[in-house]
Amino acid sequence: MSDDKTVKDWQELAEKELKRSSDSLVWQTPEGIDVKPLYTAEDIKNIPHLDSLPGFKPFVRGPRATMYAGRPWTIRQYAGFSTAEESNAFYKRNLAAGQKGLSVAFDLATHRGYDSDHERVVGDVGKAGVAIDSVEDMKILFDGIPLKDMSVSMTMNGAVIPILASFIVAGEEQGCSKADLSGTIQNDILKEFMVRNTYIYPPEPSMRIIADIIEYTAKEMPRFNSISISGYHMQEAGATLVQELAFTLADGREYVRAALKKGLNIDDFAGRLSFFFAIGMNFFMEAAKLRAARLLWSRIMEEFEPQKASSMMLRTHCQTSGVSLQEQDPYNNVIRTAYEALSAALGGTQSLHTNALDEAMALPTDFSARIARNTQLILQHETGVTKVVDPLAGSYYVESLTNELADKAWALIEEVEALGGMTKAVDDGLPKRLIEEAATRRQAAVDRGEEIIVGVNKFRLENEDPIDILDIDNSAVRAGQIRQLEKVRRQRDPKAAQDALAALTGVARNGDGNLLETAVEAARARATVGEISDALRVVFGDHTAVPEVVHDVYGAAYENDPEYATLCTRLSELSAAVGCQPKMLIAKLGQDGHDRGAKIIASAFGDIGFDVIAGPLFQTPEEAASLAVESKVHVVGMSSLAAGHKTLAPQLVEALKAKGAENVIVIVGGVVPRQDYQFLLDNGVAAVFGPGTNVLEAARAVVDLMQGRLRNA
Ligand code: MLC
Ligand code: 5AD
Repeated sequence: MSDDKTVKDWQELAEKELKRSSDSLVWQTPEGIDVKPLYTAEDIKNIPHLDSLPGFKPFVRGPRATMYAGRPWTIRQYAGFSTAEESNAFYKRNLAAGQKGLSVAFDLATHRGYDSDHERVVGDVGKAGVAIDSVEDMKILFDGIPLKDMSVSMTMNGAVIPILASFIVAGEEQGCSKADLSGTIQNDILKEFMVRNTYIYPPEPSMRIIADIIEYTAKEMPRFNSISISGYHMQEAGATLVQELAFTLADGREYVRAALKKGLNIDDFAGRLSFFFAIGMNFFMEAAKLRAARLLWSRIMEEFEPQKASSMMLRTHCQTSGVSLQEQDPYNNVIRTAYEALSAALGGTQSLHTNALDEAMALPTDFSARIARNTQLILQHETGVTKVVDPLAGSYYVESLTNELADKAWALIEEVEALGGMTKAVDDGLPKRLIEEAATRRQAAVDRGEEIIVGVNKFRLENEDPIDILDIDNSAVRAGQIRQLEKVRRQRDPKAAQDALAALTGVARNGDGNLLETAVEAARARATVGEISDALRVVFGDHTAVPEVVHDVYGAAYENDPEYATLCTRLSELSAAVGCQPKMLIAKLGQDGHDRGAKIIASAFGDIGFDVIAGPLFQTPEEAASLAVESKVHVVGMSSLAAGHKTLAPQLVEALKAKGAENVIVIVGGVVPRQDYQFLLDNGVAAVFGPGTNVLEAARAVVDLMQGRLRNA
């Protein structure tokens, strides 16, 4: 390049090429970052971290000196479904085919601390993950997998005490002492209150549980990561990358404070805190996000004056983005996931899950899991990306993004501090609100075609053949679990189990002693996951959240849009015909806490002119039907993302009928495979809205349905 040319010269040339201002090429991202078409040395002139090295603070370039050149990231596929036997067999097949670490997905009943025989979990057992009721199930889950050699991640937050306790006992009974167990427990409750919703207890006792686990693992389990501070679910819920970054690190700071309050020394536990981020489609920005995360974490940790460098080092797992994957033309998902995986590797992740191509429909099959895993194997073995540490370093664009993301996230972290830290901010509702606004804004951008999704709002196929997906016979799994539970209860020493549970309740009540340590004894005595959870519930109580809905975000995106205006007019006409505003209940049934879709629908339909009630989480069909009747709604929209629809939707229809409310229109939206549409329609559901539905079109369809009913009345 000739060195007498300046950026100004470039700009002139660019404008000649474009025949318009080069400012028109600036990309305004949802993060509020203006990405320019050109970055130069000018942009990185004053960036302080530029000359840092990997393995040294502030760790922008990676936590290890040699990174993947020394050891590639762990291929850690998250999985679990149906029974412990089936999941165990699946793990063994995957490990034989090149997977390196395990990651357990539990079903929602387990997450929420219910045994499989509980009446509230009829639609959930074995569906979104594996059903685990006791140590006996846990032993089957790891049968033939030596826990002293295999690191195991467990995604568990609500029922974290019984699950970790059962894991420890299963390890012991397999001949692996707790000191030799390696792995990670998610144990991150703050993001549950914000976005993931598999909490059980209120925030205060939940924070105590976390501090107790950090204390116990610091003392007893030196190879075990006590927490996986997760931003993943924030991005899944619609957060921008700045929000994901800021709220995750602010959560981390809050956990550190909770552990210090227990009297722990920072260097005794900080090195075993770990992180978890999502990697979406904004390729360079995602890689920059991981670099910025390491930079900011070392800054945060410096405040606590650790002596060990490892205490300031951010190590992370990543998962490619579920929400970026589509039901339409699903093989495209393989390509999306591959790009995301590359971005995670360029960002320097320690461990990675790559999603399966059937993500938007169901849990992975053997086939889709193989493609997902091979995406990583090919990256590690064929592309050469592992050979060089932090290959994006020095890139004008990526360094600049790293810096800008860090600055923006830091400003948001300061905002959280001003509210008194993350527990207070969560209580105040700020993070949830900001994330839900971002999610609604994004949905409007997709619906309006401003953000392109190939195969969905552009280049859509005219005809699609359904692909084979995994179907789980939920009632068979539940019956099997109930038999196993009965056996456990029959064979144990009832007094020993009762005494151990009473001791646990005592520790919960008195506030001294360690909850996990006490729960290990209960698990050993074969107290079940539900019983251990209840032993804490009697003291801590249940957390209940009141759903709030954001307003005027979706509607604002459609200002001056004629089609939107027409729909609003149709709605006013409908109101006049009905005699009141059309009323709709958005219902979440069973233990499915994925509420991004439900919230977006509630928000958008509200803006369009429906009178929307956002129902509480975790209702039974009976409870939702009662709420619908009491509130005199015209429509119930059941949102289902955890595969419970075939059990729960017919029950909802029946419950409405039993209350004489057969006129109420029932629609179902969410992750519903096409194969199930006819079943639902045959069972009284008026319409099904699968993934990739345009919200405006859905609203139009609901207005049509209501008008049809009026005509027939
Ligand atoms: C690593 N090591 C090296 C090295 N790189 N040694 C020498 N040279 C190098 N270059 C060492 C490490 O120090 C470590 O040893 C060991 O090798 C393993 O490396 P690691 O980097 O620690 O990897 P790993 O064990 O895989 O741990 C990664 C982690 C951990 C720290 C991020 O927390 C983890 O595995 N997290 C996974 C979380 C997860 O799967 N979550 C799923 C969520 S799904 P040593 O002795 O130091 O340990 C979900 C979805 C949902 O949440 O909502 O349901
Ligand atoms: N098996 C495999 N992947 C799962 N996910 C959730 N549950 C499972 C499971 N049982 C993945 C999906 C989802 C994300 C939260 O984790 O990709 O979007």
